[in-house]
Amino acid sequence: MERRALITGITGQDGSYLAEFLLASGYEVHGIVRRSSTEASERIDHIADQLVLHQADLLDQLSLVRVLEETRPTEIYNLAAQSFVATSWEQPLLTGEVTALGVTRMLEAIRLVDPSIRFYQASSSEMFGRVQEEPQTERTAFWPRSPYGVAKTYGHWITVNYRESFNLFACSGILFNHESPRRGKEFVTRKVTDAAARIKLGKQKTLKLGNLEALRDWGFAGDYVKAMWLMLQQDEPQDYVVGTGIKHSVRDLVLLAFDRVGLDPTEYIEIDPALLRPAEVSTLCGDSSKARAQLGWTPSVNFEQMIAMMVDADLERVQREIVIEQIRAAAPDWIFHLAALSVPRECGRDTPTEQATAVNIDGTARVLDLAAKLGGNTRVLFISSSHVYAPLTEKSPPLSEDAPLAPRSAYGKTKLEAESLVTAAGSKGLDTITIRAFQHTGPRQSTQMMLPEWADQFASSSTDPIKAYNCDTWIDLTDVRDVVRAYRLLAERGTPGETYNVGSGTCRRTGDILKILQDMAGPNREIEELKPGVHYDPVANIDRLVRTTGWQPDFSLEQTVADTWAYFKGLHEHTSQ
Ligand code: NDP
Ligand code: GDR
Repeated sequence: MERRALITGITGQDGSYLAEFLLASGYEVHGIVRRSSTEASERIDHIADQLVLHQADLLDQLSLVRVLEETRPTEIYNLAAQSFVATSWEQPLLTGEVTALGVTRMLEAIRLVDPSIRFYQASSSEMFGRVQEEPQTERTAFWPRSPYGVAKTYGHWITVNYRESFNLFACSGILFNHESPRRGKEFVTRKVTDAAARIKLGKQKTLKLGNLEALRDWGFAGDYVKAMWLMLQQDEPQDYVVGTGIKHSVRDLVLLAFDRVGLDPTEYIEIDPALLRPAEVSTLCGDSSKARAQLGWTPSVNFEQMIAMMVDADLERVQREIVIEQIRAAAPDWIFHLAALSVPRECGRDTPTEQATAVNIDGTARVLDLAAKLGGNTRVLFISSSHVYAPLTEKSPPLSEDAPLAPRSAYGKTKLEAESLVTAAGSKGLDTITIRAFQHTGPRQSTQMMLPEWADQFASSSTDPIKAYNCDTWIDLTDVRDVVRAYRLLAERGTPGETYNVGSGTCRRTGDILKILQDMAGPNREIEELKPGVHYDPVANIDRLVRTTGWQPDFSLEQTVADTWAYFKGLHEHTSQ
């Protein structure tokens, strides 16, 4: 059977984790979003292309009916709510309309469109309010203590009633507090972890809090969305309590978060009476025996791990924001995007490794995003690679920028994918230039690359014989100092949106390069070729570069080899002293 889920509140914390989970489980995932003058979908941006979003509102009955008719879901997860307890005293009527009556509107839409749809209602431990027993189970009496708690209690009972009255498959999950790096910053866990990170990095001085003695049963949102799904997979619709069974105070939370960043919280915390609630829920702790026994559900992340995860994510985010601020202040004319995992064999064979994808593709997306935020006067020069071209099987004339692109290496694939991101950013108005750099080398290159690897072996008297991978590869090798001069010229004179090869335009045999080095460094040293055979790497047609910038290389290959050799010889002499 086709599995199609509809999530209300998909832009919220839980909605984003549930959408990820359902996509990974093979569902077609639809979501309801409210119309807004700005886009607030950052929690689902990374999966947006896999979701189908519909505009609707829990306040508007007909919009719900329409979406159900259009999507015909097999499961509905009703996560949308005015979910912040403190706001429910300021907007009690809205809270009632959305959090309470919104549930009835959805249940009515289900009755009208398709009563076989399975329905999950996001009930809350806030319904227990002034707790009647400890810990709380499915049988514990409710005593809500806020307009939010009252609204959730209505939503809970109307779900039970529609199940009993109309035989709907309607379940209510009574979930205790669950948090994550995606939690809204008004909730206390995220407020504290965000503040700890900001104070640590000098962006905030104090943290104002309300009741430090409140006790909560805090779990990880990623674990809790699995319980929601499990409830809808059972034979019978029932209600379940979901919590960890362990409670901590807000004070514990503060201590843990500040400890993570190495600060003493007493120096920063201020108690603000305005943050105390008109009626407080002092303690909550869930007994999930039923969920554990019947659903086989267990939490995988404990409180300490979760707070560490949240603090670390906030530190990383705040740090990134600081870097963006600094770059904004510097208002650069050019961004040369050179950063990459650049050793091809470290990027995977055919399929890029996770790290290669994260750095070479996602990293490029982040740089483009940053450039877009700088206000339009910054040119991005993306350094791609000759590895994007299709591999050669025989000697070929120099390749122009229009030659076929069909990378074989995982590294080349990441560069090609990044090129397409650059092109897309260019078509949205960003000033971009793509540079396909061919092999280049020089004194400061890593010894994982050919010439430094050889020079390093010659410089070490103990390496015998000198090992060379292959002496019969034909390559286009330029001096790095010439290459960066070409980048600089393209920054000034390149045409926006254009792609340029940067290489010497001439073809050299690796064995001949090795011979130049051997003559300089150790004419009598023996050389062993590890993988004999003839290969051809692409050679650059540099007409476009030369036409646009007038660039010509300054360094002869002999000079490059001599300088590289001198550098590594110097390094060895220095370390052996
Ligand atoms: P969030 O506050 O992060 O998300 C709430 C979602 O509801 C957002 O997507 C919001 O959309 C949407 N929404 C609000 N009003 C409307 C409306 N009128 N029509 C349509 N959508 C609307 O909450 P969480 O993800 O943390 O919680 C999910 C659900 O679980 C909520 O019902 C909450 O009350 C309940 N719950 C949460 C617990 C927790 O600890 N997180 C514990 C127990 C229950 P927009 O982005 O446009 O604002
Ligand atoms: P809660 O979560 O009200 O339990 O509702 P919140 O994180 O807002 O508060 C937890 C406890 O911390 C105390 N507190 C503070 N809270 C906030 N927000 N800000 C403060 O500065 C502060 N200082 C102390 C509060 O008084 C409270 O006791 C969450 C929501 O996700 C609901 O939607 C969900 O139903 C319940 O959890 C279960």
